[in-house]
Amino acid sequence: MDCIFCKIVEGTIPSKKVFENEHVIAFHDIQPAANVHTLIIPKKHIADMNGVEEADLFLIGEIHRAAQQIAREQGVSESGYRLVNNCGKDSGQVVFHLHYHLLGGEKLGALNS
Ligand code: IU
Repeated sequence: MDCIFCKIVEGTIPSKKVFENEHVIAFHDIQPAANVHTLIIPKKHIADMNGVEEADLFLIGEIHRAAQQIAREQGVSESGYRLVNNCGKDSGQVVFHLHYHLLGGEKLGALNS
């Protein structure tokens, strides 16, 4: 499968990894939209939020747990941060491997921007 994030999971494409466990990895976004911009993804290939099945639901918990730790380590836990999932064309999703943006380190703009 030609999925860039699967290649990042496999390590065939390098990334600046900030977190990894059995199910999840997180790495710096290559085009940061905020001072802190980390992508958190399941290792399993799931195209988008619509593709999350019953058996995958624990992965959403794993991602949120990772987000708490990453936010602490990136120093934004107290100041605040945003966890964003884009799903589908109108949302602006461009990489079709489920991912959550962790954004922070500055005052963030309007939710719809
Ligand atoms: P989106 O939610 O699919 O729009 O976000 C995809 C993000 O993946 C976007 O912020 C890109 O900058 C980021 N990204 C990356 O970090 N590394 C890559 O190799 C590619 C995209 I392709």
